[in-house]
Amino acid sequence: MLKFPEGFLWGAATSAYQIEGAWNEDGKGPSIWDTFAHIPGKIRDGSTGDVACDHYHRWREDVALMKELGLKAYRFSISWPRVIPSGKGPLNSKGLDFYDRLVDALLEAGIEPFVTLYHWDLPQALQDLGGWANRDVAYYFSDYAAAVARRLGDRVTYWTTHNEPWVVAWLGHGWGEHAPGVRNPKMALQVAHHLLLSHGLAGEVLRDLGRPDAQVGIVLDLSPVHPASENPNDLIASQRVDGFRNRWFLDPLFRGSYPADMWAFYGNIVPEVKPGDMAQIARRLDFLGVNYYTRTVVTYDPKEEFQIRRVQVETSEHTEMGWEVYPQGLYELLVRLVQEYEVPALFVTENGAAFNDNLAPDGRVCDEKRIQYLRAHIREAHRTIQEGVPLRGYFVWSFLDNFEWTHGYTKRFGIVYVDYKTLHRIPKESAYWYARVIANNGLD
Ligand code: IFM
Repeated sequence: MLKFPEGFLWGAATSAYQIEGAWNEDGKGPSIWDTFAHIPGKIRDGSTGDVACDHYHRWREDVALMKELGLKAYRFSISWPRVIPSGKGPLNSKGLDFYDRLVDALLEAGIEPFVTLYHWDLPQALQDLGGWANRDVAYYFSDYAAAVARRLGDRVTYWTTHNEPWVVAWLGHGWGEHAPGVRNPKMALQVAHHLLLSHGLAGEVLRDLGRPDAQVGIVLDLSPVHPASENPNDLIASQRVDGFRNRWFLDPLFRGSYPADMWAFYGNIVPEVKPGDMAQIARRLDFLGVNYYTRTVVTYDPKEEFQIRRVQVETSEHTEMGWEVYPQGLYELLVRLVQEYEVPALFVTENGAAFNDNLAPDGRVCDEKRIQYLRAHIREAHRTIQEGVPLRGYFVWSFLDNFEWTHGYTKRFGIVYVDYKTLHRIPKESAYWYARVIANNGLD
């Protein structure tokens, strides 16, 4: 039996746009994802998050199921346009009421709420003002953080400001694959800077307005980067991708500066940084949330953007997303974060896999591959703790099957199956397996 430390926070995660639905109910304003998903051709199956898992109406049932499975924590995000429909200005009390009730219900069920303020659904009204490329939005974000903290701060201990700023910057503004669909690398870097700045500003607000024991962090999607060969060009390529994916965010947060090699490499597309910004970004963090799915293997290729190409390791197993199953990458990553950045505490805030799940005639969903994936990663997480890594919790992505962004509903990540016709929830075998892990506080 691999036992975890007492009090280890076992949880599952979701995000607002991916599960809530009710996109235009009770005074909610539109977000950039509402706009984007409604543009024909943007989402592979032509779907939207209009209804999603209908969690906005079914949250009681969902919390009851979390309790049944024994979850110790639930990571969810708050929809900014549900709380402040225009992004700034008047609050929507019905929106705040929704999260208020959810937090109460979780606490009553003995489940720790783990709140993310931004999981990609910027109010459209702020996009109309330039979105994250506009520095003012960082300040509107901290006003939004204050509004949420005033309402929930007496009961919520764990806060994260942003989820995966790299995705917001690059998929949203560099390559145009995500909302708001902009293709402009210079803007992507400016957006990344404003996201980091807004994190620093909001973090301060959460500390001022939250409980004295509030724990404030940010969630990064990190990936160990490996060269495809020993060739020196591949080594340079892997350092560059590490700078692009990992260090561009870690260095400002933990060292107060952008990595010098990447700053030089980006040349005239570097962001505008005002005096005081870096100190604001590098203010104290209580923990770092890490979303880990796979490693990144790269090779030098002069024909590609930044002279880099991603390589598929054909001999490995891959998930439905085409991502290599590489559990030891989690170990490598967490150990590095402590050694190189002296991260004070860590949570795995997302880890999981999409597989082709089927609801069998007997009503069961036998997702053995997901169980194997989770087991292997949890084992690596345990190994890091043995070596002194301050890992405090682990969240499966995801609690429910949900709207997987540009893939629509075609990729199922949940430990709970959602029948999108009836919206019935059916725990998969992985959910029952995970419930046993939680009950035993460890792996058999
Ligand atoms: O579904 C996403 C989530 O919103 C952010 N992290 C990765 C998940 C799987 O792609």
